Amino acid sequence: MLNKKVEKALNDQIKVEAESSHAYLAMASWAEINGFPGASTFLYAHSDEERMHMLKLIKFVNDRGGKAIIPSVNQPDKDFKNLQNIFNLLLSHEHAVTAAINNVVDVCLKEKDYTTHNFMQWYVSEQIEEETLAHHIIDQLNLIGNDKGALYFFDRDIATLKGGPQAATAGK
Ligand code: OFO
Repeated sequence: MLNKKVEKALNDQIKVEAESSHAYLAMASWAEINGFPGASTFLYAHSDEERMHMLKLIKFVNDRGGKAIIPSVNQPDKDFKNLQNIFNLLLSHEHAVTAAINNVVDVCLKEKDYTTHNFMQWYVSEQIEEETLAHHIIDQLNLIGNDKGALYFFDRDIATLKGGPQAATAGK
């Protein structure tokens, strides 16, 4: 039977992942109607990946004898200035997700639930990859600045970015 405090922490994390998926869906939709089909593809895939993170938690909670709570989700931001704005928001969102995951890990250790602690290590590694990728994208966008030609190529390439959500999902 899943420890109640751990179950609560996992259910909180289910909501965090649902909100991440929703936030990136709104970004993908904005990119789609503002002339960035590549970024839109990347962000739709990122949204799908966050949904997969949520599903993985739901199944884990249920498999361990707990009860996964399917959360209500707040409406995410929908107005963005540009791609720089989107990816800066994405990175700060991922920082918050990392803090939330660390909190779950902390509860596992306090409750001596080493099985869930082990399960959560996948999320810990995933966050390192996601934050690195977001930093890499922001660095590129900062270099590009307002150069429309470079932005066109950036958008073309990000759809198939190595290490991006599609690559990550393909390996799972
Ligand atoms: Fe990038 O957040 Fe899921 O874990």
